[in-house]
Amino acid sequence: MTRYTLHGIFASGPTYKVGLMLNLTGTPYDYEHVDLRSGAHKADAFLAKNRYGQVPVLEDHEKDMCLCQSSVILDYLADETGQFGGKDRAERLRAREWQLWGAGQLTTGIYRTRAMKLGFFTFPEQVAEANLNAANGALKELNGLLDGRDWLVGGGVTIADLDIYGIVAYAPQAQIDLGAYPHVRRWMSRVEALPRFKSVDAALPKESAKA
Ligand SMILES: N[C@@H](CCC(=O)N[C@@H](CS)C(=O)NCC(=O)O)C(=O)O
Repeated sequence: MTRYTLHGIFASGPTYKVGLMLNLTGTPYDYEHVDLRSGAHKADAFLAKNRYGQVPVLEDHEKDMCLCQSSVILDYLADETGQFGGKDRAERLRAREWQLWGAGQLTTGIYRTRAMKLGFFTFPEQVAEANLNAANGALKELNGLLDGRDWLVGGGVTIADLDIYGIVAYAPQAQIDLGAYPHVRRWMSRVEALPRFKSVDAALPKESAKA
């Protein structure tokens, strides 16, 4: 049996982050499509895997564990695979700081604006504007912090980069122009050049699939 099953949906940014991590670490996984439209994520069987009723879930059959929250899953996989975890505890903690930062304005701004542009949600005009401002504010901050740096933490790629990349990569679908953020774009190119990298359109299967 394959050790891991990723439960998710193709269009989900948080599911993409986990798919990206699994791909980049060369970790095989079965994929279980969760049909959000039919409410499969609120059925008892799924709630037993994730009390919050959300995707993604990573099921580790070897350890008989189900993990949720994409940032936590990346953190777990860094330990299990020995990859992208930073060189020491200080780097891991810095990576976690970035992950929590990313879960704030960057996620709200980019994912919600994207969801609106793709017609998944509608927002009152003022809320839509606030979402867009949140995205651009966070991108401006990220751009400044990447000035003179190749990676977010230390001298190499970590889960911080993969987590934040998995949010920023949806900016084009949100119709947010990254042209104003040259350091962000160069950093994205570095992530995209990693061996086994797959884009938001290619990382996840559209239906359930075996490894
Ligand atoms: N903080 C969570 C967010 C997960 C999330 O928002 N998942 C969405 C799909 S992208 C979902 O399951 N939505 C259905 C719901 O909340 O009922 C993570 O990073 O994993």
